[in-house]
Amino acid sequence: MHRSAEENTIVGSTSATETESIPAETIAAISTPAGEGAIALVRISGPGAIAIAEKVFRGKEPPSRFDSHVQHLGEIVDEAAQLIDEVMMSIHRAPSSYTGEDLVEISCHGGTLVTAKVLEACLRTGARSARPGEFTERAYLNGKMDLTQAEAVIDLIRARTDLALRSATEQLEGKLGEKIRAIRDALVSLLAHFEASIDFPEEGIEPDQGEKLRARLDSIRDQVQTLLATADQGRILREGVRVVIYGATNAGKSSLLNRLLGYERVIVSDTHGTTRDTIEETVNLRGIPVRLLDTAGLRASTSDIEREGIARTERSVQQADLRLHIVDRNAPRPTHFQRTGINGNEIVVLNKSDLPEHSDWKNFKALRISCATEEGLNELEAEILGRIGKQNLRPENAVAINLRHRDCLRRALEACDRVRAGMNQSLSPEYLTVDLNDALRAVGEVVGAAGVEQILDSVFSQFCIGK
Ligand SMILES: Nc1nc2c(ncn2[C@@H]2O[C@H](COP(=O)(O)OP(=O)(O)OP(=O)(O)O)[C@@H](O)[C@H]2O)c(=O)[nH]1
Ligand SMILES: [Mg+2]
Repeated sequence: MHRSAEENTIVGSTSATETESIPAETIAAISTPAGEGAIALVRISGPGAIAIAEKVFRGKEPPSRFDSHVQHLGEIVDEAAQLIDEVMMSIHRAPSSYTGEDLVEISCHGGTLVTAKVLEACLRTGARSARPGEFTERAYLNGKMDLTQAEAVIDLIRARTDLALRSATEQLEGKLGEKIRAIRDALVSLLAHFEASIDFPEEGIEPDQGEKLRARLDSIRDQVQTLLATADQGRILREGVRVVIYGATNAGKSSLLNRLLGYERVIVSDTHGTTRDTIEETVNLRGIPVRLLDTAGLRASTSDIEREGIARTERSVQQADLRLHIVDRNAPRPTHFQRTGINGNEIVVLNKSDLPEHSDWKNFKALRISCATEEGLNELEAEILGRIGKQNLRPENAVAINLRHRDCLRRALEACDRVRAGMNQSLSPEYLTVDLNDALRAVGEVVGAAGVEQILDSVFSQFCIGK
């Protein structure tokens, strides 16, 4: 619809000159994962997408005459008009497509080779290979979504629990974008106020008006802070919480991992030093993805391999958000047993509660569980969730998944603080507008408004190709 008749007539042949007549920047990629499947999807997007479809497709009707969003049965052919695959093709005309451009979707059979050949046919006729995330990048650049929504697409693909999925869906719907835009609007109106007082200095800012402006600024800071407070929760939902299971050999660490996972993932035996390496598995604890790490048991060892395993345990313990220190209550207290406190990021767990308690643990306050009978496991899960919920995590380890949002909002908050300090010192509005503009820019970066090319690369490079 947006192209000339000339472009539409280049059907059925693929000489170099004609390939050049395909408008630049038409991209193609396989959008489904590599490997065998019933169906695979090849997508083409850009101003030349329909012209390319015309060249590679053979069916009852040429693709240029397809109604938008309707599937048509046909064949993909190579340059010698040889059949590659029988496919379904649909045309999604600009601007009503995922990318906002003309978009062609080819559903072919999901074999590795056949899919590669369909893509090759598209590339040969003038498309270029899409970069990771380039389809979504175009959707953003064409105003189909803001940057937070584009990022939510990755979160949605990666979500491992219902809760994480719901959070991604809400962001995809634009909930975060809405909040950011409300903050921007408030900043813009505050800025307008200060700028007016620069333009009309004789009006000045009345003392009571100054109070009102301060209150408005404080309300903006509150909104930014409220969003910042959700960053930790967001990180947990997207990346999961790292919970390390550690303790002396034979305490039942691997048994606990298997119990929480629900299947026999790791070897359990009564030989001390069975686990030699750190093993990570993700469990879904009531909607929260928990990355559980089983580790090599701690003991004095002369074996190089075991010592390396113990060094790994120590590193995992240091990097953990939460530590489960597992102890065999049937055995004496290990020589190096140290209780680092039940209130910190450590939960001490006395395992094997089905066996008699060794006198060393008499009156010892700790959670008691049995991996053999499952006694106490519900309480342990509740305790883990409680600790996570209380955000009793190591703050220096709280790397937000979406570091980018947090970074922008922190800069915005700092700029607001400078404005606040400036107002307290009755600085002239010229100075205040500089910091207000900084805040506005930082908040705008979250949704991708104004001058953010440099951040686009880092956002979209995390995507898979074809998305
Ligand atoms: N009776 C009883 N035995 C248990 C319980 N939990 C684990 N065991 C047994 O204790 C032994 C050690 O269990 P593991 O899970 O391999 O212990 P671990 O802490 O991983 O040991 P290492 O890998 O050597 O550090 C095995 O024989 C388990 O069957 C329990 O709650 N009750
Ligand atoms: Mg083990």
